[in-house]
Amino acid sequence: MVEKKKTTRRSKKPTYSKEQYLEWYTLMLRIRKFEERALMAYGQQKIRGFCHVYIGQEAVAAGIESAIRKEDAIVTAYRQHGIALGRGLDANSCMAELFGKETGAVKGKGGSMHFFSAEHRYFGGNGIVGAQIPIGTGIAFAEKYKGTDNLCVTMFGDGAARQGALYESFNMAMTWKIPVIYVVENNGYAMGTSVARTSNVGDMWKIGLAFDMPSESVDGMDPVAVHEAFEKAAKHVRAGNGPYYLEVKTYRYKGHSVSDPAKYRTKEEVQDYKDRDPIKMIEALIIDKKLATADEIKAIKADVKAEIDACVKFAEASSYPDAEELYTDNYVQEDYPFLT
Ligand SMILES: Cc1ncc(C[n+]2csc(CCOP(=O)(O)OP(=O)(O)O)c2C)c(N)n1
Ligand SMILES: [Mg+2]
Repeated sequence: MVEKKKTTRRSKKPTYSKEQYLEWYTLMLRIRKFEERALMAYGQQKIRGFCHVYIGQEAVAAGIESAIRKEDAIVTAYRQHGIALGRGLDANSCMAELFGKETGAVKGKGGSMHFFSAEHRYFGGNGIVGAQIPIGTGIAFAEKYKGTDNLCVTMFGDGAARQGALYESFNMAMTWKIPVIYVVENNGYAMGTSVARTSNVGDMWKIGLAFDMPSESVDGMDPVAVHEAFEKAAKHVRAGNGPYYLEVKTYRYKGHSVSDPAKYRTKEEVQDYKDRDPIKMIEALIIDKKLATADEIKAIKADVKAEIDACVKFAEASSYPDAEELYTDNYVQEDYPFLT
């Protein structure tokens, strides 16, 4: 079924409001600046352990958030700071979590890979490659079971897409018509391994076809294209038709993690993507279509800078958790809110 979309979706002419373009622009800028400051703090040894940044992939988070509802759930992998910011977790709690402080999103006990906020319907952050695919399927199943029309956006990387758990999840989700949007963020690499080296089939959207799952490819460097694809997918899923699968073609400008010099790709390849940078593209569109003045853009940049400066100060000023905290929150408490 649905072999129709063979080419990558691209956005059409600007048909959205000024507010919508500014919302995409601001969120992408907040993510970019947050990540740049996280890298700087890592270099200063204020952040320890693993740290995978989302620089280059911001359009994915922005396009998804504008297309779904706050009541919908999202679960993703460890490259997740940007997704959490998009969900509405505040920059203070995210930066403090990176610093391992008690004011962090999960009290400094999760770190870079494990933000979580049930209140924001954000179910993490998962360090086990592909483990969130069945988790997201289960979250979506719970929504169907409870009779809501909420869905779960279940995100994973191109490397994770090769895990067996994906195939079991896709099969179950199609069989039971579970309200889930599966998203492979195809950024070309799983650590240093290119997509071409992990399968005979490079078009990752085609994985869904084996399950008769509606499947498409979308330009992940364009928040408008991502938004449109997710709006369509959400409509399909909310109507009770079961899952939808989107391959979002994106790129990470930095290495896999802070310790990866990314020597497995050429400078030209990275530059090709930077030339299509989603933040620059939307900024140019906003100016070109006279949706905002250069001064308004300047003010947004200043606000974002102030927010990110403040979150670093907040994280630095916060305390580390008490040692007793090692023994709390390991298991869910019966009276834990937001779970019913
Ligand atoms: C089950 C499991 N196997 C291996 C790893 C080591 N590992 C961490 S990230 C990664 C690559 C995953 O790449 P991808 O899914 O494309 O996500 P990206 O980093 O590109 O966002 C691997 C193999 C792991 N964390 N978990
Ligand atoms: Mg990848």
